[in-house]
Amino acid sequence: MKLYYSPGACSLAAHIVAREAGLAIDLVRVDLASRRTKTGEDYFAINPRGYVPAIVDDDGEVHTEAAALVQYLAEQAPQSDLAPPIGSKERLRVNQWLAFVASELHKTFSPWLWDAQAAESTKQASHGKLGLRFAELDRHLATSAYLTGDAFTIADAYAFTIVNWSNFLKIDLTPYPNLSAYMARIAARPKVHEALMAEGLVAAAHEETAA
Ligand SMILES: N[C@@H](CCC(=O)N[C@@H](CS)C(=O)NCC(=O)O)C(=O)O
Repeated sequence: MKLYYSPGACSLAAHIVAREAGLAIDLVRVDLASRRTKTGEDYFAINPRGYVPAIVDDDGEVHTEAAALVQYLAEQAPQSDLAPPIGSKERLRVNQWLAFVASELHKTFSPWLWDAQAAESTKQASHGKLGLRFAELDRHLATSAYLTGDAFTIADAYAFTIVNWSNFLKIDLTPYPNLSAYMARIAARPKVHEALMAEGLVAAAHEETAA
């Protein structure tokens, strides 16, 4: 299975889930500026929308949409408990958070982070709305280690990936101590750390110590 990704983009959610699930994936880096893969393939020929993530299964079928891909990956390894059983109330809660991350966080960040032409007023509107959503998450995480309780799920992989964009845009998370602690808790997970290292977002442990 191939996962088309760009470092730190929303594809990181699928990458994290694949590692947490212990799935073998081939990472294929996409340059979003040129829409070419590292080996020079035209990425529009793989995903006509030009977006990462995309997964190309061993049968050649292409699959897209981060919220769907994390579910698919978790379901390849049900023993990993990254997603509760389909049809359960627990799964409904995970799906609610996936939808929240997709529509309230991911697509609120998008014009600010990915659209070089976005007007200042658009960026400010994004910033304001994200502040409200971060405050809501902060209240929720006061009593819960992860979004749906004590266990890390695919919703956390997606939320972590998107809230992590705050670093790229220099959004200060210190007003949200529970959200900050949640981000640190997830970053410290060995498989998450591996994914961050593989995408060049953090240095290897010995380099971090030396820095
Ligand atoms: N609806 C898609 C959106 C994916 C998306 O926004 N991908 C971004 C990276 S996080 C992208 O490829 N942006 C390039 C662009 O906007 O042209 C999904 O949820 O997977």
